[in-house]
Amino acid sequence: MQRFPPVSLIGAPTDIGAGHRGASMGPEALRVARLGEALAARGLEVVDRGNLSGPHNPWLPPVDGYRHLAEVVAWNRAVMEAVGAELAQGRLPVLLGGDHCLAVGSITAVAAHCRQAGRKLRVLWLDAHADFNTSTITPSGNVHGMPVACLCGHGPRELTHLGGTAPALDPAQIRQIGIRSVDPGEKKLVHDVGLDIYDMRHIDEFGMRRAMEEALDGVDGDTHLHVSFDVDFLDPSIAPGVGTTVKGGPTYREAQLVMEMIADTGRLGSLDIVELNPAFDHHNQTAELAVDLVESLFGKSTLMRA
Ligand code: B3U
Ligand code: MN
Ligand code: MN
Repeated sequence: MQRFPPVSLIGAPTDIGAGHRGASMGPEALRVARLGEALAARGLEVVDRGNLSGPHNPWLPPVDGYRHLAEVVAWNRAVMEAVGAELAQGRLPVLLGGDHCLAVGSITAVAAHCRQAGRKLRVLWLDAHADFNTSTITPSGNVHGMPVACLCGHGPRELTHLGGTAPALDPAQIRQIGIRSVDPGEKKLVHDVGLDIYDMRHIDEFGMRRAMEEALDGVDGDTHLHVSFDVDFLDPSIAPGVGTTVKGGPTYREAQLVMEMIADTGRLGSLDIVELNPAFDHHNQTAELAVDLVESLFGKSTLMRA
């Protein structure tokens, strides 16, 4: 079993990139669901760094294809610095979002760290959505639908160059799992860049085990695994507490298998937990489910396995 570095929880209480208000309450809901305590009970050293701060959500319509771009950039800069500081200390950052636009800052920091350390990076993007829109093809202007495109160099310069150099990621470093909602222009773009997507059709046909074996293929002792866990990845019947539910997602068992197979690699190096929206949740059940799954991601399984 992986001996994990010490873990740092970083709250980013904002819904600046989302189409619904409420993901700003995500960090507190995860704390109420005892995320830190659950990881500490697994023997991990856990420090909660508290919440980052940033601009409030002015709730304005999009300008030139982006909603709240200046505020999105400010939050992402804060996230990038906080995540980078934890990695530099040899710690494992867990970003508590917040909406998924924050993955630009988080993964820009992870990519810079890996580049400096000469380590390979594999990003596992667990999501109902491909998050590969740009200002010209977005149906909404919401930046939480754009982070993967930005990380691959397609987006506003302030986000593509957040870490100085661009692109932060090569599409070949990314595997997307659970995808079932892709907009028409986005569909063409992910095809053009050759993004490796294990959509629900693939999972239906071949099963989650095979999808994960393929998504993790090539991960070795020199690889840093970053997991970007958009809670809307999960089927809405078990995870109603998100802004944009899409039916037909992974079941509880399939989601557990995803987490356990990632844990088995022993390479988890950083994590985002995003898009949890307590305003849509029932008695914090989605936050509790996220904590349950994250425990599995950190190696909690039913039995000892050889
Ligand atoms: N693809 C749509 C909807 C969406 C993306 N990510 C979420 N929703 N959570 C868009 O607006 O870009
Ligand atoms: Mn997402
Ligand atoms: Mn999503």
